[in-house]
Amino acid sequence: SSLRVVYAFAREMHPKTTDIFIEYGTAGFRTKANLLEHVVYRMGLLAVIRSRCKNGRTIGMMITASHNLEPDNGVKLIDPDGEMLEQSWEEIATRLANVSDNDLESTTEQVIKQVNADMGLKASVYIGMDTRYTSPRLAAAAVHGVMALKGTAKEFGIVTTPMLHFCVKCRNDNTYGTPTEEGYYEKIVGAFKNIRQKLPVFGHYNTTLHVDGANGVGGKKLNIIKKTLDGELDLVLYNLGGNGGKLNLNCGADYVKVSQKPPVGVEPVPFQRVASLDGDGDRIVYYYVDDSNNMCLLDGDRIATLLASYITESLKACDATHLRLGLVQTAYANGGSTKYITEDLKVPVTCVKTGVKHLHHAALSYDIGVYFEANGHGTVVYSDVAKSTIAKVAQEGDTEQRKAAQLLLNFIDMTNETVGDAISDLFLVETVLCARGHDVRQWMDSYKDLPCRQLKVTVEDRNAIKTTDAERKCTSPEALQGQIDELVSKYNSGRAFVRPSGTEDIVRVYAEADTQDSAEKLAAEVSQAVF
Ligand code: 16G
Ligand code: ZN
Repeated sequence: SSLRVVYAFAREMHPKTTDIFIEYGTAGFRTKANLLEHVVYRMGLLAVIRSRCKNGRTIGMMITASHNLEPDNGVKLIDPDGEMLEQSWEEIATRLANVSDNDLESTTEQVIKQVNADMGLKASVYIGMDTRYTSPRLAAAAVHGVMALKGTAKEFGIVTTPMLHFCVKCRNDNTYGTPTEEGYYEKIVGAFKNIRQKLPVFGHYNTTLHVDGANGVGGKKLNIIKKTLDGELDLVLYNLGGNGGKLNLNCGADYVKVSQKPPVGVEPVPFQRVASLDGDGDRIVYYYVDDSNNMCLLDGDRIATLLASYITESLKACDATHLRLGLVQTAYANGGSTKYITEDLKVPVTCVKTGVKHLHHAALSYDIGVYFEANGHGTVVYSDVAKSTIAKVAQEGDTEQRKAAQLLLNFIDMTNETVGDAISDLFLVETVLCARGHDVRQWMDSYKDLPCRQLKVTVEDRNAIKTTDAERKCTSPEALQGQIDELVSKYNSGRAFVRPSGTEDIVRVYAEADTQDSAEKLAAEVSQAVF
C-alpha cells in the first residue's frame, strides 16, 4: 500500500535512535531535543488521526519545552477548542512514540482502528514553535508526519504557545476571532486599547511596565505589540534574546518564582513594577524590590486574586451577581491567598491536581472560572450564559450598568480563554491596576503570603510516591503521610505535601509556616522523611 512507503520514509528520515522510554506527561513530551525527532514525526501522524476523529477540525502541534533550558525541547498537541489534548489520548501518544520503527506501521493501524478514525476525511494541523535552535528541524518533522497521512499542515513559525491555542480555536470557531498572529493582536491588544480609552490613568498607577522576556518568544512578540501602543502602556523590554542572552537562563518566570531573585539584565530599582514571562509565553509573574532590596513576588496566586476581585466588583456593577464566579488553585497555592479568597472575597475555591488541564477543566464548571497555578500559568473562562448575560446588560441596563458591562465585555475579549497566556494576562493585570489607580505596593497589601519553601528530592523511584486529595495527601509509601502530619503539627500555620514531579525525575516537597525559618525547617524535615 502507499502507507508502506510512508513508513519506509519514516525509518529513513526520522528514525528512532534511542530506546529511552518517553511519556506524554503534564505538558506533552519533553526531553533533550536530540531524542525527539521521531517522536515529533509520529505526533504529526497522530495529529492527523485526531483531526479525522474530530470530523476534520483543526488540531494544533506546538514545539516547545517552555521554561526548560535551551538543550531541551518538546511537543504537545492542542485539541480543536484550543484545549490540551484529551487525557485518554495521552496513552495512545505514548504508545506511538515508543514503538520501534518496525512496529510503527502496525501500531498506527491499530490506533486508527481503536479510535475509529475515518481516514477518508480531510485533516488539518496547525504547527507552531518557540525560539529554540532545535525547533525548526522538529517542526519540519511534524510537517512530514502530517503529510505522510495526507493531512494539511499549516506552519505558523515562531509563536507563543497561547497564540497557537488561540489560532486553533479561531479556525474551528470563527466567532472567537481570526486564526492568525495578526488576528490575535487585533482581538487582545485591540480590546486593551478600547479599555484604556474608557479608563483614565489616575492615583498611583504608572503606565511604565518593565518586562523580562526570558530570551524567548514572548518578549519578541511584546516588542511587536509595543510599536502599536500609543501611550496606553510604556513597555520597557529586557532579555529579548539578543546579545548572547540564553533562553530561560537566570531569567524568566520560572527562575524568578523558584529562586525568588530578580532576573539577570533587569536592574533592581525599588518599587519598580516588573513582569517576567516564561520561554514560550504561557506564564507570567510580577515582582518588585523594596527599599531594602527585598524581593517581593506577585505570583499566580496574586494575579488570580486580583482578577477575581475585579470581576466580582464588575458583576456587582452589572447587577449580575447571580453568575457563579469561582477560583481554581493547586496545592501550591499559598495558604494566605486561599484564606483571603474564601474569607474576604467570599469566592468559592476548588483545589485540583497540578497541571493546566486539571485547572482548566475545573474552571469550566463555574459560570466564570478563574484559574491560576502559583507559578503564573492561568486565565479566566466564561460560560456562554455569562457572556450572554453581560452582553444583555450592555444593551439593556441603566447607564452605569451598561458602562460596567461594556468594560467587562472588553475585559473578556482581552482574555485568551483557551489557555494561560502571559501576554493576555499582562494586559488583564495592567487593566485592573489602572482601574484602581494602584501601584505594586497596594496590590501586595491586599493580603499576606505565608512564608514557604520548595525543595527537590532525588529518590530511586519517584513513582513509589502516590497521592490523593489533589496531591495534598500521600497514600504510598504507607507510613509517610503519618510522618508528614506529625512534622507539620509542630509548626504554627504549618502545611506540607510531597508529590512526584511530572516533568523531572524527582520528588517535590512544599512547606509553609508562620515564619520563613519554620518553613525552611519543615521543608527540610519532610525531605528527610521522603528520602
Ligand atoms: C507542566 C505543566 C504545569 C505544571 C508543571 C508541573 C502544563 C502546560 N504545564 O509544566 O502546569 O505546573 O508541569 O511540573 O500543563 P512538575 O510536575 O515537574 O512539578
Ligand atoms: Zn510555558
